[in-house]
Amino acid sequence: MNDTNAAASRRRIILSGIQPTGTFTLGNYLGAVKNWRQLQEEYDCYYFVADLHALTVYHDPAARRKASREAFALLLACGLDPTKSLVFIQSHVPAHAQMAWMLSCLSPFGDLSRMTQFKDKSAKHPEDINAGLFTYPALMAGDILLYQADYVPVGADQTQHLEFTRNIAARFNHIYGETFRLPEGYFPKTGARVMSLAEPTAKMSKSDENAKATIFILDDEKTILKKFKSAVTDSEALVAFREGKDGINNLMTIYSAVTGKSMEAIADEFSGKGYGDFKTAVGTVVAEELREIRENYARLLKDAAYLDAAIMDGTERASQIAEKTLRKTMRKMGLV
Ligand code: AQP
Repeated sequence: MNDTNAAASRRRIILSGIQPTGTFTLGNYLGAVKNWRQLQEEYDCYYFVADLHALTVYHDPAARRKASREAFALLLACGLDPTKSLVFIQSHVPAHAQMAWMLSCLSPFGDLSRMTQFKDKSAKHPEDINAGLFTYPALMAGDILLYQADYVPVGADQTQHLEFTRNIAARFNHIYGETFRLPEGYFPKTGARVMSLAEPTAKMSKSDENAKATIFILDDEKTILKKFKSAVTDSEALVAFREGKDGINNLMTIYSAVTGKSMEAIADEFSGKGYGDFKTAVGTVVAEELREIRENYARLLKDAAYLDAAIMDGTERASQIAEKTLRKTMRKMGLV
């Protein structure tokens, strides 16, 4: 096979991460991890627990240690198969932190200052605007470039960071010679942006302090039904996807993401019925979708030896790939 054919037939690489800032939400699942599971069949997938990224905000070390291991187990419970995908914990591969330093030396101060996430998080935590928060995009660029990823599944909130990564990679290639593949955004055909149940104009988040706002993927059926019952809607009593109906739009989005039904089909199904019936239906399908994850997770946590071995295996395989790119990068930059 010549080089062109080999490049054309190569399985494309997908890379993505999730922060161990708490139990995953229904948003993390429907917006990201469920798609990651499907992508395993078609791509070489690298998925990691982004524990270095999660250090930029205040946290309790003991809780974080536990959460990182649990996040790894949750990824497997959601159907990521370590024999198909490379699943690992970011800090176990020192090349990420090393690469971040090298790339931060190519990161323009002005570009970093313009990052929306930096501005948002600084405004939210004015008492803790640390350098890690500022150079976060360089760490993220390293995550992606170390594995020569072709595609990175990104939400709207991350497109700026991906653009930054492409710029840094292009700058590096220009100055030091062709080294990095320029990654592209991957926009899945299915996938949903899930909003808070209590405040449907804000996204559902792991760290939301309002217990009623968020469905966690380990919530039991009773809790899920209760949370959906108290979801904020409107007084129109009409299941229709329309501007101004944020609460109902969110519930329809969730119902559609789980059942695969279109918005029109959902509107028909609940025509003439009250919001109570609709909320119960949404809660029921979500609880059913998450049941297997809950069972898988309980099983995994009981098997500490399997989990430790899977974590170790992920570390070894990821390190091999990352080290190779890191060494090349160091050599090109003139380190001996
Ligand atoms: N509400 C959401 N709807 C759809 N997708 C979502 N994601 C997060 N929330 C939603 C996607 O989940 C992936 C992993 O996210 P992350 O853990 O790296 O960070 P995040 O986006 O900051 O998630 P959270 O839950 O809001 O965490 P905290 O509260 O710690 O900030 C990403 O692909 C993200 O788009």
